[in-house]
Amino acid sequence: MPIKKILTLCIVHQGDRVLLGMKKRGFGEGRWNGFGGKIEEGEDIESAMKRELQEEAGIIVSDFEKRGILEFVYEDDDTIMETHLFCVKEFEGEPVETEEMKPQWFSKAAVPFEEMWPDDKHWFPLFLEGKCFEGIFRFKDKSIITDYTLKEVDSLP
Ligand code: 6OG
Repeated sequence: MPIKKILTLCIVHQGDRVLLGMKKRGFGEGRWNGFGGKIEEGEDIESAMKRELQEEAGIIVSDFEKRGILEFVYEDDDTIMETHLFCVKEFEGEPVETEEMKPQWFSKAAVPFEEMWPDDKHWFPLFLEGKCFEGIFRFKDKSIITDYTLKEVDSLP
């Protein structure tokens, strides 16, 4: 029986700019990504999203939308990572470098897909267009996509 882990992923998007972080340690080290992580016991998904953004980039969410649910499945691994994707539209504070992440603003045209998880190039355009979506990405060797599904949805649970 596969084990499901619930994670959050949060990208700040304002006008032409998006905030990504360079992951400095752990899973995904060396890649640009949104901010997020595993939900803690007893924590709801939105609280986890806000906590992770504050812990990893030092900013406080004031306006956000849920935009996607992505499942990441790895060959030879029973864990499914169910990742809830959020767009943060307004926040308080200034992004700061933390032990886990080095934040940086990118213009929409300069999102560094070659230094991101390979699934991102598929869903990021929908994200930037303000769409909601669901997808499943299967990986081998932790970073090669063997197959995937991705569809736009009207709303998310
Ligand atoms: P911690 O291990 O730091 O949480 N994550 C992924 N993000 C993208 N874009 N693609 C993937 O494809 C990912 N796998 C995991 C979810 C890991 C963080 O990395 C995200 C979390 O925000 C495989 O607690």
